Amino acid sequence: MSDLIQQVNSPADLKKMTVGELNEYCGCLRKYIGETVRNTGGHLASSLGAVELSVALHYVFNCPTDKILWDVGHQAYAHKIITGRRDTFSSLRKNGGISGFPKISESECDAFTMGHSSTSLSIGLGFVRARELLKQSYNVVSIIGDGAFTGGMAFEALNDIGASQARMTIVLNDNKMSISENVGAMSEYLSKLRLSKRYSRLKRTVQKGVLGIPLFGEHIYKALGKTKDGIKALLQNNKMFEQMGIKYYGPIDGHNIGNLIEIFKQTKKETCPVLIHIVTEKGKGDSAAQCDPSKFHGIQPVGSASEPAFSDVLSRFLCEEGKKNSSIVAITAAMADGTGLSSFSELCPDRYFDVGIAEQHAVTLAAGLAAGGLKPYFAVYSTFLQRGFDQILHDVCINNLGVTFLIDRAGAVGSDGITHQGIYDLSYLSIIPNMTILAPKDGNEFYKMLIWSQSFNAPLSIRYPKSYGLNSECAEIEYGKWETVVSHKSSVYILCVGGRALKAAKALGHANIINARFVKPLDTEFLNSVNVDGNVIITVEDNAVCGGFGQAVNSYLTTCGMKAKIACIGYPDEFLDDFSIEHSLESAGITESGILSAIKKLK
Ligand SMILES: Cc1ncc(C[n+]2csc(CCOP(=O)(O)OP(=O)(O)O)c2C)c(N)n1
Repeated sequence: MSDLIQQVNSPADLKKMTVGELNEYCGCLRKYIGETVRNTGGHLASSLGAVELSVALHYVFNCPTDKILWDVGHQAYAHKIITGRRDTFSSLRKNGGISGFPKISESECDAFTMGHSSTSLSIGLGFVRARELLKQSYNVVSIIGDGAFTGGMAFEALNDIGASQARMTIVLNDNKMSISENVGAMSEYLSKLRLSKRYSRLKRTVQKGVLGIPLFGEHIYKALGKTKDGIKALLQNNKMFEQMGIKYYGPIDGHNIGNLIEIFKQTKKETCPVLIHIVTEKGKGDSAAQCDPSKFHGIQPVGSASEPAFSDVLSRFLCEEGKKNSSIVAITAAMADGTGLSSFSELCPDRYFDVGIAEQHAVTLAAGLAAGGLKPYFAVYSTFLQRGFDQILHDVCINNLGVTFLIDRAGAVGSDGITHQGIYDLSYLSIIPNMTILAPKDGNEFYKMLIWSQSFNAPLSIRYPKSYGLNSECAEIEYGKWETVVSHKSSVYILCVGGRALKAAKALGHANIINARFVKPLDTEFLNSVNVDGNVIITVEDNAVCGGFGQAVNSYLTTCGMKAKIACIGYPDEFLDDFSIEHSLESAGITESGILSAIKKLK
């Protein structure tokens, strides 16, 4: 760790530095972040791009009195280091360590716990309204990336902010990238604004040239001034924000500390909403991250082993079947790489839709595509599909449309922590009529489910974690039927959802083990056959117990007249604040010993 990094213990230390020293400090921060994140894993490229921004914000504003709100929060590593977490930064994304996202319980300088995209403007406006009503006077700054700016919530908030003339600052951190290249009309609009740099240059050239004309120069320049706004509108085309009542500043070089400090000082005095459009480079200062910012958006720790991924199976299915079945269309909400859609996007670009970070829109778009006669597959992380609950219920399920949701990163997710856990999908999807839910045990079974899905013409969810261990044999998919994986002369029946639950149960070796591949509908024929006095049924799922598979089994057996004894294993009714998958599974009892002790309690 460099001396300069050691010298900054809090934002107050920054405020004593010269611009030159601040620049040097930024270089040290970059090095420290790069070295640490290569060991811990994390969101490297985004944080490197926001180093000068973080330093300038803390130079001008006063945390924790002023509220600095980092949208998503994955770019806030420099902020964390500046605000007292330098020495613990090496524990990033580990249990007992520093979260990869802002977290209220971690520091008073983290004004809000974040993780999902496009929320910072609404939260900011909430703070502003609270400030006004409580007659307080702090500043509110929301920092939002151009990727997060594609999310509907950002637009809803802008609409409200503009109309209410709230005194707040929005920093639009534009690096032209979401995780991959950014998409959409807003992104194109921002590139036009970036081009407006040419306007400033042109203005300077005109000024120099015209003022140089003897005698008439000043006259001509003044006359030109009258048409200046017209020229500006033509070249700069930045009217959108202004017409919404939000004062626009930019575009500004987001790596120029001096300029950033000046603009923040100036805009702090404004009494209306201000949007400062800064242009940054994702991965700045780190040649590998700068060359491939998408790959370095989020990285694994060096030396970490990778297991086969369910997303690779999806990729194979879409490419193979997509060639034969022209009704297949695939949708992503800015997560093409993570969900396995990249190859299909190259193979069938006209049947691939990246909608930006807009899960709600993605769901209803899928509904429209299905209503129009196509076979849509929406691949999405479990945690982000939470955004689309009403759209699933109202648009897909009431209309009973053949949309397939491919729900990746289901269950405990490990190092992304509390905001990204995928442990609620079984609960929020099970309550929706018309929805069928599947959970594959491995890649083999997933592929069979995908093939089967093509002729299934109703709402379907297939949920799975990132990876699976080994492939195994699997029975053909039959609607509403479970698969017996291990059969024993035993009164114990372990009903498992997905590979993680099966792995824990298989270690036991002396019980009937069932692959409950249909989470909804339940295999009631099977349940009736085992609902017998003296039998013990244990349900195991990598999901919250509340509203999950076990509760559905329990409730079914209760209505039939419960004869067997039952215990449900899954996550308790509290947020899963955990950075390790193994530890999460252990804490919920999704382990051999957890299942054993549940059996013992019932016997
Ligand atoms: C609702 C939601 N969907 C998806 C994500 C996953 N995600 C995290 S960061 C990111 C891209 C953000 O791009 P941008 O705001 O431009 O920030 P950058 O990383 O480019 O600095 C995405 C899609 C998320 N956090 N929240």
